[in-house]
Amino acid sequence: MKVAVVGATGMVGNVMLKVLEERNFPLTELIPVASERSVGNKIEFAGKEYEVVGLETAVSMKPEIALFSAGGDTSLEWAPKFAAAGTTVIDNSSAWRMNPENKLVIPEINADLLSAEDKIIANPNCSTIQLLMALKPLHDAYRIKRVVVSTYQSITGTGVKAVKQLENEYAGAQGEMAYPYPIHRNALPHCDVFQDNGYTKEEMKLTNETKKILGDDSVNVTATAIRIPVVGGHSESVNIEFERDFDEVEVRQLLNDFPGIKVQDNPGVNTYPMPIYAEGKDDVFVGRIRRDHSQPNSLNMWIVADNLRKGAATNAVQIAEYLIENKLV
Ligand code: A2P
Ligand code: 11C
Repeated sequence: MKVAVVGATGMVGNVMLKVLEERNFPLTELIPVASERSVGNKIEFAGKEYEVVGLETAVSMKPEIALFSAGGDTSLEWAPKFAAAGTTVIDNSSAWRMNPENKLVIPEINADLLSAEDKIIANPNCSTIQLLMALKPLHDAYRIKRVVVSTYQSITGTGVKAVKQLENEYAGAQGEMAYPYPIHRNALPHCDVFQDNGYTKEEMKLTNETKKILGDDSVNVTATAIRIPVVGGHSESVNIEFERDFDEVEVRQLLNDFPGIKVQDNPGVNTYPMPIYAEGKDDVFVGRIRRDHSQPNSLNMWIVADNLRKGAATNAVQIAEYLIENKLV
Protein backbone atom coordinates (compact mmCIF):
# COMPACT_ATOMS: atom_id res chain seq x y z
CA MET A 1 0.00 0.00 0.00
CA LYS A 2 1.27 3.42 -1.00
CA VAL A 3 0.04 5.81 1.73
CA ALA A 4 0.14 9.60 1.79
CA VAL A 5 -0.11 11.43 5.10
CA VAL A 6 -1.29 14.95 4.35
CA GLY A 7 -0.34 17.22 7.25
CA ALA A 8 2.52 14.89 8.23
CA THR A 9 4.35 17.67 10.07
CA GLY A 10 1.33 18.61 12.20
CA MET A 11 0.13 17.41 15.56
CA VAL A 12 -2.31 14.76 14.30
CA GLY A 13 -0.13 13.87 11.30
CA ASN A 14 2.73 13.07 13.64
CA VAL A 15 0.55 10.70 15.63
CA MET A 16 -0.74 9.15 12.38
CA LEU A 17 2.86 8.25 11.49
CA LYS A 18 3.44 6.82 14.96
CA VAL A 19 0.23 4.75 14.81
CA LEU A 20 0.99 3.43 11.30
CA GLU A 21 4.39 2.31 12.54
CA GLU A 22 3.15 0.77 15.78
CA ARG A 23 0.40 -1.22 14.09
CA ASN A 24 2.69 -2.56 11.38
CA PHE A 25 0.42 -1.10 8.75
CA PRO A 26 1.00 -2.88 5.41
CA LEU A 27 2.74 0.08 3.87
CA THR A 28 5.11 -0.20 0.93
CA GLU A 29 5.70 3.49 0.43
CA LEU A 30 5.09 6.51 2.62
CA ILE A 31 4.40 9.93 1.11
CA PRO A 32 4.63 12.64 3.79
CA VAL A 33 2.83 15.77 2.61
CA ALA A 34 2.74 19.27 4.09
CA SER A 35 2.56 22.89 3.02
CA GLU A 36 5.12 24.48 0.71
CA ARG A 37 6.90 25.75 3.87
CA SER A 38 7.93 22.20 4.75
CA VAL A 39 8.64 20.73 1.31
CA GLY A 40 12.11 19.17 1.28
CA ASN A 41 12.23 18.71 5.07
CA LYS A 42 12.98 15.20 6.28
CA ILE A 43 10.83 13.10 8.55
CA GLU A 44 11.67 9.73 10.04
CA PHE A 45 9.42 6.72 9.74
CA ALA A 46 10.23 3.12 10.69
CA GLY A 47 13.96 3.86 10.80
CA LYS A 48 14.04 5.50 7.36
CA GLU A 49 14.14 9.13 6.28
CA TYR A 50 11.47 10.49 3.95
CA GLU A 51 11.32 13.84 2.23
CA VAL A 52 8.20 15.95 2.66
CA VAL A 53 6.47 16.70 -0.66
CA GLY A 54 3.76 19.15 -1.71
CA LEU A 55 0.17 18.28 -2.55
CA GLU A 56 0.56 18.46 -6.33
CA THR A 57 3.46 16.00 -6.25
CA ALA A 58 1.59 13.69 -3.87
CA VAL A 59 -1.48 13.50 -6.16
CA SER A 60 0.75 12.63 -9.11
CA MET A 61 2.27 9.76 -7.09
CA LYS A 62 -1.20 8.12 -6.97
CA PRO A 63 -1.22 6.68 -3.45
CA GLU A 64 -3.88 4.06 -2.75
CA ILE A 65 -4.76 5.79 0.53
CA ALA A 66 -4.34 9.37 1.75
CA LEU A 67 -4.80 10.20 5.42
CA PHE A 68 -5.63 13.91 5.62
CA SER A 69 -5.14 16.15 8.64
CA ALA A 70 -4.21 19.52 7.24
CA GLY A 71 -7.35 21.56 7.98
CA GLY A 72 -10.73 21.88 6.31
CA ASP A 73 -9.71 24.21 3.49
CA THR A 74 -6.92 21.91 2.32
CA SER A 75 -9.35 18.98 2.42
CA LEU A 76 -12.04 20.79 0.49
CA GLU A 77 -9.63 21.70 -2.26
CA TRP A 78 -7.41 18.63 -2.40
CA ALA A 79 -9.40 15.58 -1.32
CA PRO A 80 -11.40 15.61 -4.62
CA LYS A 81 -8.15 15.83 -6.60
CA PHE A 82 -6.75 12.76 -4.85
CA ALA A 83 -10.09 10.97 -5.27
CA ALA A 84 -10.09 11.78 -9.00
CA ALA A 85 -6.64 10.18 -9.24
CA GLY A 86 -8.03 6.98 -7.69
CA THR A 87 -6.86 7.56 -4.10
CA THR A 88 -9.18 6.80 -1.19
CA VAL A 89 -9.05 9.77 1.18
CA ILE A 90 -9.68 9.42 4.90
CA ASP A 91 -10.19 12.97 6.09
CA ASN A 92 -9.82 14.14 9.66
CA SER A 93 -11.25 17.63 9.13
CA SER A 94 -14.88 18.68 9.42
CA ALA A 95 -15.05 19.47 5.68
CA TRP A 96 -16.97 16.37 4.52
CA ARG A 97 -18.52 14.99 7.68
CA MET A 98 -22.08 16.20 7.29
CA ASN A 99 -22.21 15.81 3.51
CA PRO A 100 -24.83 13.08 2.87
CA GLU A 101 -22.61 11.50 0.20
CA ASN A 102 -19.66 11.00 2.54
CA LYS A 103 -19.62 8.28 5.18
CA LEU A 104 -18.75 9.33 8.74
CA VAL A 105 -17.06 6.33 10.23
CA ILE A 106 -16.03 4.90 13.58
CA PRO A 107 -14.93 1.38 12.59
CA GLU A 108 -16.31 -0.32 15.72
CA ILE A 109 -19.72 1.20 14.97
CA ASN A 110 -20.43 1.60 11.27
CA ALA A 111 -17.53 0.50 9.05
CA ASP A 112 -19.97 -1.90 7.37
CA LEU A 113 -21.37 1.12 5.47
CA LEU A 114 -18.14 1.41 3.48
CA SER A 115 -17.77 0.31 -0.12
CA ALA A 116 -15.07 0.60 -2.78
CA GLU A 117 -17.02 3.58 -4.21
CA ASP A 118 -16.30 5.67 -1.10
CA LYS A 119 -13.40 7.85 -2.15
CA ILE A 120 -13.64 10.52 0.56
CA ILE A 121 -14.39 9.06 3.97
CA ALA A 122 -14.79 11.35 6.97
CA ASN A 123 -13.24 10.79 10.38
CA PRO A 124 -15.50 12.22 13.09
CA ASN A 125 -14.53 14.97 15.52
CA CYS A 126 -12.42 13.79 18.46
CA SER A 127 -14.96 14.55 21.17
CA THR A 128 -17.67 12.83 19.10
CA ILE A 129 -15.64 9.64 18.63
CA GLN A 130 -15.05 8.97 22.32
CA LEU A 131 -18.67 9.83 23.17
CA LEU A 132 -20.09 7.55 20.48
CA MET A 133 -17.86 4.63 21.42
CA ALA A 134 -19.56 4.62 24.82
CA LEU A 135 -23.05 5.47 23.56
CA LYS A 136 -23.31 2.83 20.83
CA PRO A 137 -23.61 -0.35 22.97
CA LEU A 138 -26.04 1.42 25.31
CA HIS A 139 -28.16 2.80 22.45
CA ASP A 140 -28.46 -0.69 20.99
CA ALA A 141 -29.61 -2.06 24.36
CA TYR A 142 -31.86 0.70 25.76
CA ARG A 143 -32.43 3.33 22.98
CA ILE A 144 -31.10 6.75 23.86
CA LYS A 145 -33.61 9.62 24.01
CA ARG A 146 -31.32 12.44 25.08
CA VAL A 147 -27.70 13.10 25.98
CA VAL A 148 -26.36 16.06 27.96
CA VAL A 149 -22.60 16.28 27.55
CA SER A 150 -20.02 18.70 28.97
CA THR A 151 -16.50 18.35 27.64
CA TYR A 152 -13.14 19.15 29.23
CA GLN A 153 -10.92 19.37 26.18
CA SER A 154 -7.17 19.12 25.78
CA ILE A 155 -5.35 22.03 24.19
CA THR A 156 -3.80 19.56 21.71
CA GLY A 157 -7.19 19.62 19.92
CA THR A 158 -6.38 23.19 18.88
CA GLY A 159 -2.89 22.33 17.59
CA VAL A 160 0.71 23.34 18.06
CA LYS A 161 -0.12 27.01 18.57
CA ALA A 162 -2.15 26.25 21.70
CA VAL A 163 0.54 24.02 23.17
CA LYS A 164 3.01 26.87 22.64
CA GLN A 165 0.62 29.33 24.31
CA LEU A 166 0.40 27.17 27.44
CA GLU A 167 4.17 26.64 27.52
CA ASN A 168 4.74 30.38 27.23
CA GLU A 169 2.27 31.06 30.01
CA TYR A 170 3.97 28.49 32.28
CA ALA A 171 7.29 30.17 31.59
CA GLY A 172 5.88 33.66 32.01
CA ALA A 173 6.94 34.45 28.43
CA GLN A 174 5.09 36.48 25.80
CA GLY A 175 4.07 34.85 22.54
CA GLU A 176 1.36 34.25 19.99
CA MET A 177 -2.05 33.44 21.49
CA ALA A 178 -4.17 30.57 20.17
CA TYR A 179 -7.05 31.58 22.44
CA PRO A 180 -8.57 34.98 23.24
CA TYR A 181 -7.59 34.51 26.92
CA PRO A 182 -4.87 32.81 28.95
CA ILE A 183 -5.35 29.04 29.18
CA HIS A 184 -2.97 28.37 32.09
CA ARG A 185 -5.01 28.29 35.34
CA ASN A 186 -8.16 28.84 33.29
CA ALA A 187 -11.17 27.11 31.68
CA LEU A 188 -12.61 28.54 28.48
CA PRO A 189 -16.27 27.76 27.66
CA HIS A 190 -15.30 28.15 24.05
CA CYS A 191 -14.05 25.41 21.66
CA ASP A 192 -14.06 26.40 17.98
CA VAL A 193 -16.12 29.34 16.74
CA PHE A 194 -19.48 30.56 17.98
CA GLN A 195 -22.47 30.15 15.71
CA ASP A 196 -25.64 32.23 15.40
CA ASN A 197 -27.56 29.83 17.67
CA GLY A 198 -25.28 30.58 20.65
CA TYR A 199 -23.49 27.22 20.48
CA THR A 200 -19.96 26.69 19.27
CA LYS A 201 -19.15 24.64 16.19
CA GLU A 202 -17.59 22.00 18.47
CA GLU A 203 -20.87 21.71 20.40
CA MET A 204 -22.91 21.37 17.21
CA LYS A 205 -20.51 18.70 15.91
CA LEU A 206 -21.38 16.62 18.98
CA THR A 207 -25.10 17.02 18.21
CA ASN A 208 -25.05 16.50 14.46
CA GLU A 209 -22.33 13.88 14.09
CA THR A 210 -23.96 11.71 16.77
CA LYS A 211 -27.21 11.50 14.79
CA LYS A 212 -25.36 10.65 11.59
CA ILE A 213 -23.13 7.95 13.12
CA LEU A 214 -25.98 6.27 14.98
CA GLY A 215 -28.16 6.67 11.88
CA ASP A 216 -30.88 7.92 14.21
CA ASP A 217 -32.14 11.51 14.09
CA SER A 218 -34.28 10.94 17.17
CA VAL A 219 -31.24 10.97 19.49
CA ASN A 220 -31.06 14.45 21.01
CA VAL A 221 -27.70 15.78 22.15
CA THR A 222 -27.03 19.06 23.91
CA ALA A 223 -23.40 19.97 24.54
CA THR A 224 -21.18 22.45 26.33
CA ALA A 225 -17.54 22.27 25.26
CA ILE A 226 -14.83 23.59 27.58
CA ARG A 227 -11.11 24.01 26.93
CA ILE A 228 -8.87 23.26 29.91
CA PRO A 229 -5.07 23.40 30.33
CA VAL A 230 -4.55 19.66 29.83
CA VAL A 231 -2.57 17.86 27.12
CA GLY A 232 -3.31 14.12 27.49
CA GLY A 233 -6.85 13.87 26.19
CA HIS A 234 -10.43 15.00 26.27
CA SER A 235 -12.78 14.19 29.16
CA GLU A 236 -16.57 14.21 29.04
CA SER A 237 -19.24 14.28 31.71
CA VAL A 238 -22.26 12.61 30.17
CA ASN A 239 -25.88 12.26 31.26
CA ILE A 240 -28.02 9.89 29.20
CA GLU A 241 -31.77 9.37 29.28
CA PHE A 242 -32.91 6.08 27.77
CA GLU A 243 -36.29 4.96 26.51
CA ARG A 244 -36.03 1.72 28.48
CA ASP A 245 -34.72 1.14 31.97
CA PHE A 246 -31.31 -0.44 32.42
CA ASP A 247 -29.41 -2.55 34.86
CA GLU A 248 -26.15 -1.00 36.09
CA VAL A 249 -24.28 -4.31 36.13
CA GLU A 250 -25.39 -4.94 32.55
CA VAL A 251 -24.32 -1.42 31.52
CA ARG A 252 -20.79 -2.13 32.78
CA GLN A 253 -20.79 -5.47 30.98
CA LEU A 254 -21.99 -3.94 27.69
CA LEU A 255 -19.31 -1.26 27.86
CA ASN A 256 -16.58 -3.72 28.82
CA ASP A 257 -17.52 -6.05 25.97
CA PHE A 258 -17.44 -3.28 23.35
CA PRO A 259 -14.17 -3.34 21.41
CA GLY A 260 -11.98 -0.33 22.18
CA ILE A 261 -13.62 0.49 25.52
CA LYS A 262 -12.07 -0.04 28.95
CA VAL A 263 -14.15 0.43 32.05
CA GLN A 264 -12.17 2.01 34.91
CA ASP A 265 -14.70 2.34 37.67
CA ASN A 266 -13.93 1.55 41.27
CA PRO A 267 -14.57 4.63 43.40
CA GLY A 268 -13.64 2.69 46.57
CA VAL A 269 -10.00 2.76 45.47
CA ASN A 270 -10.20 6.03 43.50
CA THR A 271 -10.25 4.29 40.13
CA TYR A 272 -11.66 6.44 37.35
CA PRO A 273 -10.42 7.58 33.92
CA MET A 274 -8.10 10.57 33.71
CA PRO A 275 -6.34 12.22 30.76
CA ILE A 276 -2.84 11.75 32.17
CA TYR A 277 -3.35 7.98 31.97
CA ALA A 278 -5.28 7.98 28.68
CA GLU A 279 -2.46 9.81 26.91
CA GLY A 280 -0.74 7.64 24.31
CA LYS A 281 -3.42 4.92 24.50
CA ASP A 282 -5.86 3.89 21.80
CA ASP A 283 -8.74 2.89 24.10
CA VAL A 284 -11.67 4.94 25.31
CA PHE A 285 -11.92 4.85 29.11
CA VAL A 286 -15.27 4.97 30.94
CA GLY A 287 -15.92 5.38 34.63
CA ARG A 288 -18.10 7.06 37.29
CA ILE A 289 -20.96 4.95 35.95
CA ARG A 290 -24.01 5.58 38.12
CA ARG A 291 -27.75 5.97 37.98
CA ASP A 292 -29.11 9.51 37.79
CA HIS A 293 -31.63 9.54 40.62
CA SER A 294 -33.23 12.80 39.48
CA GLN A 295 -35.27 11.20 36.69
CA PRO A 296 -36.21 7.73 35.36
CA ASN A 297 -34.05 5.64 32.98
CA SER A 298 -31.06 7.98 33.28
CA LEU A 299 -27.37 7.35 33.71
CA ASN A 300 -24.26 9.41 34.41
CA MET A 301 -20.76 8.56 33.29
CA TRP A 302 -17.31 10.00 32.59
CA ILE A 303 -15.48 9.29 29.33
CA VAL A 304 -11.79 9.98 28.64
CA ALA A 305 -9.64 9.32 25.55
CA ASP A 306 -6.49 10.58 23.90
CA ASN A 307 -7.97 13.00 21.37
CA LEU A 308 -4.98 12.66 19.03
CA ARG A 309 -5.21 8.84 19.06
CA LYS A 310 -8.72 7.31 19.03
CA GLY A 311 -10.09 10.83 18.56
CA ALA A 312 -8.12 11.32 15.34
CA ALA A 313 -5.11 9.32 14.12
CA THR A 314 -6.00 5.84 15.39
CA ASN A 315 -9.57 6.03 14.13
CA ALA A 316 -8.33 7.11 10.67
CA VAL A 317 -5.76 4.30 10.53
CA GLN A 318 -8.40 1.79 11.65
CA ILE A 319 -10.61 2.91 8.74
CA ALA A 320 -7.66 2.34 6.39
CA GLU A 321 -7.08 -1.11 7.89
CA TYR A 322 -10.75 -1.98 7.41
CA LEU A 323 -10.60 -0.92 3.75
CA ILE A 324 -7.57 -3.14 3.18
CA GLU A 325 -8.92 -6.14 5.09
CA ASN A 326 -12.16 -5.95 3.11
CA LYS A 327 -10.43 -5.31 -0.23
CA LEU A 328 -12.13 -1.94 -0.66
CA VAL A 329 -8.92 -0.24 -1.86
P1 A2P B 1 3.21 22.74 7.66
O1 A2P B 1 3.92 22.10 8.83
O2 A2P B 1 4.06 22.78 6.45
O3 A2P B 1 2.56 24.03 8.00
P2 A2P B 1 -1.35 21.54 12.97
O4 A2P B 1 -2.84 21.39 12.93
O5 A2P B 1 -0.72 20.73 14.04
O6 A2P B 1 -0.93 22.95 12.97
O7 A2P B 1 -0.81 20.89 11.58
C1 A2P B 1 -1.32 21.22 10.32
C2 A2P B 1 -0.68 20.35 9.27
O8 A2P B 1 -1.28 20.66 8.01
C3 A2P B 1 0.79 20.60 9.09
O9 A2P B 1 1.43 19.43 8.67
C4 A2P B 1 0.82 21.65 7.99
O10 A2P B 1 2.02 21.72 7.25
C5 A2P B 1 -0.28 21.12 7.12
N1 A2P B 1 -0.83 22.18 6.26
C6 A2P B 1 -1.36 23.36 6.66
N2 A2P B 1 -1.76 24.07 5.59
C7 A2P B 1 -1.45 23.34 4.50
C8 A2P B 1 -1.60 23.54 3.10
N3 A2P B 1 -2.16 24.64 2.60
N4 A2P B 1 -1.17 22.56 2.26
C9 A2P B 1 -0.62 21.42 2.77
N5 A2P B 1 -0.46 21.18 4.08
C10 A2P B 1 -0.87 22.12 4.94
C1 11C C 1 -10.84 20.43 19.48
N1 11C C 1 -12.33 18.81 18.46
O1 11C C 1 -10.43 19.74 20.42
C2 11C C 1 -11.39 19.85 18.22
C3 11C C 1 -10.24 19.47 17.32
O2 11C C 1 -13.42 19.16 13.84
O3 11C C 1 -11.72 17.83 13.78
C4 11C C 1 -10.65 18.86 16.02
C5 11C C 1 -11.58 19.71 15.20
C6 11C C 1 -12.29 18.85 14.21
O4 11C C 1 -10.83 21.64 19.49
